[in-house]
Amino acid sequence: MEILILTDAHAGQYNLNFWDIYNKTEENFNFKKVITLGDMIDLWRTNLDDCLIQNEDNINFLKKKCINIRGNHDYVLPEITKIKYYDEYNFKDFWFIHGHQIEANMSDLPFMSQDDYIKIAKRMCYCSKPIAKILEYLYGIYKTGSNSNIFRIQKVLQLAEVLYDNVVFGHYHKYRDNNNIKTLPALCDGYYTIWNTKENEFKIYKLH
Ligand SMILES: [Mn+2]
Repeated sequence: MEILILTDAHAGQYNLNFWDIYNKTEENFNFKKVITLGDMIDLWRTNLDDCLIQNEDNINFLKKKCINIRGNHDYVLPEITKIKYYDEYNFKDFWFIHGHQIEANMSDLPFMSQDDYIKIAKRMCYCSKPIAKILEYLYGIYKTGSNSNIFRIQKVLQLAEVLYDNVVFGHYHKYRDNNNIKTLPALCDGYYTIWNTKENEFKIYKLH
């Protein structure tokens, strides 16, 4: 069985049509399922109402075609749309999460709990674009601390290995595959993933 996995489209920030992308990718595969790993809609960098109107089609796609996991940038979508969202989803020995959960476990954020992280994520979704921009800037400084981004991502991946077995996540827009942990590249960078469940193989493709 082949499953299409999409993550981090950040629609709203970027102009993407999920139906077009789906139709393009479907030419080569016969999917039984589509799983999305969060941040498919970006409510942090857009005004909420405008974003919902602009992405009506995309939201419809998520509703009709996908098993959805929510990310930090679309955290409040289950509250404001009729889409069913999971925080984590288990299928055939793999756990699917968005990935922001790992950030909240980083040891360099001793003063930020999972609950605090979620509060920030929610507020960023609801506040207007200029305010969210300022908050995101401050959050970026706070998150990065003294670590460079590359060092930080390495640390996140190490922590993911300690915390999880057989986990697949997006959030970092990076591809890495070492058997029990897989991080997938972002749809907004033009990548999608096909999971062949029989061979247990995750293959990355570039949209063209
Ligand atoms: Mn994210």
